[in-house]
Amino acid sequence: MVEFKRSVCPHDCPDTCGLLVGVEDGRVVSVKGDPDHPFTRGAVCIKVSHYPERVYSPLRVLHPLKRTGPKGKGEFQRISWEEALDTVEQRYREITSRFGAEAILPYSYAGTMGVVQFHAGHPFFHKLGASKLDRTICSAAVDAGFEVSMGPIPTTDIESTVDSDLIIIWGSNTVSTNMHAWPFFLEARRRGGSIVVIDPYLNRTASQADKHLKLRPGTDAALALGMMHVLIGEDRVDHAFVSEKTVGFDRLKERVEEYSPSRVEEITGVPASEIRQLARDYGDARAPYIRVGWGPSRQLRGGMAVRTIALLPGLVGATHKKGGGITRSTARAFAFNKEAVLREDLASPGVRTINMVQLGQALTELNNPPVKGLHVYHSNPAVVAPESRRVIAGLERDDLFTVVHEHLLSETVLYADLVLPATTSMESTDIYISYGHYYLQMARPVIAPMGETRSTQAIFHELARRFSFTDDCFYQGEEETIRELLQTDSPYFEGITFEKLARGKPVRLSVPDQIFSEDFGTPSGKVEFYSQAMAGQGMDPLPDGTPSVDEEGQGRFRLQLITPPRHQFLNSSFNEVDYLRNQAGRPTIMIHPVDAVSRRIEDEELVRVYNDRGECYLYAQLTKDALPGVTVVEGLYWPRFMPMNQGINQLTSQRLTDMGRGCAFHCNLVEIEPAET
Ligand SMILES: Nc1nc2c(c(=O)[nH]1)N[C@H]1C(S)=C(S)[C@@H](COP(=O)(O)OP(=O)(O)OC[C@H]3O[C@@H](n4cnc5c(=O)[nH]c(N)nc54)[C@H](O)[C@@H]3O)O[C@H]1N2
Ligand SMILES: Nc1nc2c(c(=O)[nH]1)N[C@H]1C(S)=C(S)[C@@H](COP(=O)(O)OP(=O)(O)OC[C@H]3O[C@@H](n4cnc5c(=O)[nH]c(N)nc54)[C@H](O)[C@@H]3O)O[C@H]1N2
Ligand SMILES: [Mo]
Repeated sequence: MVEFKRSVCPHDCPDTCGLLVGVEDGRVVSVKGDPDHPFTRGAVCIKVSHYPERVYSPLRVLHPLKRTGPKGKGEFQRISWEEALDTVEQRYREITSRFGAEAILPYSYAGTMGVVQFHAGHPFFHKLGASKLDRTICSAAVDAGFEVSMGPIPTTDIESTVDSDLIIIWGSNTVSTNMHAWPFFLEARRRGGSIVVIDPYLNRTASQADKHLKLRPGTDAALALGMMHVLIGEDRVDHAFVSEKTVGFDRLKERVEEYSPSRVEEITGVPASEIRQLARDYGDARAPYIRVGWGPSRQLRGGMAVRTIALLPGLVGATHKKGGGITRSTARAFAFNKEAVLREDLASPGVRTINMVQLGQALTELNNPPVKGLHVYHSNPAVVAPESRRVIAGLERDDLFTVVHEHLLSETVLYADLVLPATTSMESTDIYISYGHYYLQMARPVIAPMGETRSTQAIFHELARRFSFTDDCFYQGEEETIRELLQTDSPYFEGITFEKLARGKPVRLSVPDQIFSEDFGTPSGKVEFYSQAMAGQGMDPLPDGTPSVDEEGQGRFRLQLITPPRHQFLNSSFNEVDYLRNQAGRPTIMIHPVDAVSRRIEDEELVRVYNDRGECYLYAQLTKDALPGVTVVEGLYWPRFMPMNQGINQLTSQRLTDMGRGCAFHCNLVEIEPAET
């Protein structure tokens, strides 16, 4: 008989779905949405509906393995846990005595959004004295930019947007990447509102919107300044709000003079009439709302782009209107006692920090000491990190000792010296936050661990014992860690207890209905059109509309390339599910017919896409969905599923964004030619 058990989707996605997992004879047989979850309401995405195929994938790693062939080949032999952990201990001790513990680098990201497992390596690597990792690959730039304007605060509850009469989706492919927001936006539309998408291409979301502004990548700040030019010029500004809740309006007013709609049309490619119209609609709306995605921030000037977008609500008082406002992330409300898992107190003072975006550089150039030990978990850097050629060159180094803790024989595993088998969320305990809604949920295992798999926490505890670390944190289980995390005095956690969470249902944080009712989180407590903090760092204190350009390719490669997510994958995850890979189809590059003709490229033809950083092969898809000069590649296919085994991150750069030191995944110049030449 099938029994349904509550669980939570662990993947890196704003929606953090409540799940009902069908279990029969100790096996997961189905995964459905939990209808009792107030935000995700019984729906799951196409990816997670195929979860059993991930848990029981033929590529699942079930035993510790050690490498027997050359790096990259994926030839392994089964070993015992004892041997595996003894080897890790022995190699880390050797590296530490010859090069110092800083020669060891942990590399992890959000393979699981479970707060306990996500952080389970932090105390161990701090205590060991290893290099620290700056986890910037996703939201560092978007957060930094947003926070200059509004501060590090939680933002508009998507559930409240049903009362908005104008929804602007700015650089988010919501239908694919935040799908549970979409029904709320549709409800707003049913009540008379309209949906506008600002995106370089006609993605799934734009094709279902009322209006699509198709801009050149990297020009969002100019577009937002053009809107402000019209709002201020035509006096569609909420003056009471501006004087009470913002600073620097007069300076902003001067700055926006430079951004007339016709000049902004030249920069962005969006017709001046459309810019004017959107500004008027925004100024006239009863409750205008903006959903800022990550897209605008994945540019070299991405921080400034998001900072500028985040100023628009300040001009019209949108944050204080029911149904209006702006959503960046809700994560700030999950204000746990984070020190319980971060354990910065165990770190050695002055230990170096390595930016995860620059893994390629760290593995091939860094010295004093070089990276000699790499410990990868919850991430697949051979696919997801930029400038793959450099990353792979590093992973191939014979003198690098690489440990990978994984569910699957992933691309990164191919380069591992040791592979440690990992439990999935179905097999472990954790507590899950969300960055798209305000519900906290705990999950316990629904099946026993497969094979010899172990959780991240279990492995680091074993290693801590081998190194004779005695701190309590190395000896407490998941539930004790959760109890410690809950020891917070944040008002958002009022009434939230371990016992309540332990029932397994989603629990709403105690966030106010009017999320912006308190001060903004900036130094002045107001929306900062002018930022003294930016001036203090020698940066422009005002928003600046200079577009982002891939300077490494300027003048030689003429096509812009963006690399956003694909509907059927979650970053590089779900490549292993045959059904989803078939649904995703062949890896394609969208090219405007004008650009194709001049390069003698035909529809569906295999093309070589290249720049100085690397090359990859894709099938041409001729389309007018983006402007001439702009190309689009959706999705992170594992290189083994790409023609010539080269992934899309061959073409992306390790250069850091203007704020937050993030990655400019959508800021690339490339050239394309038919593959045969
Ligand atoms: N199906 C699916 N869902 C996912 C993911 C996935 O891989 N697949 N990934 C998850 C993760 S980790 C994250 S962080 C989120 C990301 O979710 P999104 O914010 O949706 O992802 P982005 O890659 O930032 O791309 C968003 C949109 O920005 C557009 N864009 C690119 N450059 C620019 C620009 O310069 N300006 C503007 N205005 N738009 C631009 C892209 O065309 C794309 O449509 O989604 C999560 N959900
Ligand atoms: N070109 C380009 N590159 C991108 C992006 C883009 O838009 N364009 N998006 C970027 C973004 S937004 C992000 S967030 C990063 C994401 O990059 P990653 O965080 O590396 O995300 P995934 O590709 O999903 O890989 C996660 C890996 O962790 C493993 N894993 C999952 N759960 C567990 C667990 O509990 N234990 C262990 N040990 N392993 C587990 C999975 O099997 C999977 O192989 O990629 C970035 N890369
Ligand atoms: Mo992300």
